[in-house]
Amino acid sequence: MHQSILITGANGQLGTVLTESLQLKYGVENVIASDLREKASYTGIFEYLDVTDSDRLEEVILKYNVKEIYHLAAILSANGERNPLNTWEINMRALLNVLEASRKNNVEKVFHPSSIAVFGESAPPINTPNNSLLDPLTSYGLSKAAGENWGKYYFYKYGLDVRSLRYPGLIGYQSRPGGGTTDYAVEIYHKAVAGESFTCFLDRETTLPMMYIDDAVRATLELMEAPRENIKVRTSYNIAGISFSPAQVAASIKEKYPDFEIEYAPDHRQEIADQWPKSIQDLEAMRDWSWKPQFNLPKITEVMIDNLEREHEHFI
Ligand code: NAD
Ligand code: AKB
Repeated sequence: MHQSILITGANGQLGTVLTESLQLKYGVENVIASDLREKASYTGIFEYLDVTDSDRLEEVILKYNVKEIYHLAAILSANGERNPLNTWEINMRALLNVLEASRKNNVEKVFHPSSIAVFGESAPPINTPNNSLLDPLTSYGLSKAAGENWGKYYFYKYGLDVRSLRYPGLIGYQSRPGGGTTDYAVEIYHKAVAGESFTCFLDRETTLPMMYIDDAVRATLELMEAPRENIKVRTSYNIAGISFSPAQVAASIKEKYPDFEIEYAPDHRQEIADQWPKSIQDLEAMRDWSWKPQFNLPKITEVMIDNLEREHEHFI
């Protein structure tokens, strides 16, 4: 029988880009995008699916004979702090539903992202190692840290091939971010291209790990293609791209738009950013499946501005 790949949370910042990459790689007819929001820009098969509804999840898995799941649906860090218990409830319920439905219905492989948000004050903030102690202080970070261990549990207890990456803040022109602490690094480019100034919700020197979204998608596909025996980390792999502060990204934008102006008005998200690493060490990902990022800050700025300018011209 025909086999499929299911993506949950496919209409978010990452999902819209990952869905198209999976369609390109495996064929549009083999990829089932799902979300509880309306269908995004991609074409192909779409199912309305709230992943906290386990019956509906199983219905979709059986309908399409799903053998691989990319479980992206989640509430992110900044939005998550508005209602911490609800964030925990949704993120954990959704993940446990995916793991349990996969086990029961012979799904072979599950990908679920973790985040740099799993780290807290005990982790070394520079070049944070993969096996650092996880003591996050956001509900989002707590749900990701617990989720990593649940993934490992399903691998060792049931043999379900669960794989995970700790993404840094993702930057892309293709989609807008959905309520995280790193969102400023996308919004700043939109403002610059629109000829507007930008008020940053993080302070000028707040350095965070970041990654261009194409690198993140490639990492995901490479991790999922790696032979099962190569995957030695069954919690989640650190992956590093670049690290920069708002002042550095603004300086990079000013090379193209000398009149671009930024001001700083740190809000509640500053406290979250201050708990996270400034840079990430990713030796295990390099060792196990040859991870290597391709985009540095000048390259990201060039791609972001070129593509957003094209979109901007199209709309005016
Ligand atoms: P996003 O907020 O842009 O998208 C999440 C999507 O999930 C949304 O379309 C939303 O409608 C959907 N969703 C929420 N609850 C749902 C539910 N109960 N059932 C079905 N769909 C639901 O997030 P994103 O940036 O695309 O992130 C995708 C994944 O990657 C998340 O797990 C996130 O934690 C992880 N991640 C993202 C980043 C980043 O910088 N974007 C960094 C680290 C980790
Ligand atoms: C967020 O800021 O919440 C996300 C993340 C790094 O997990 N972008």
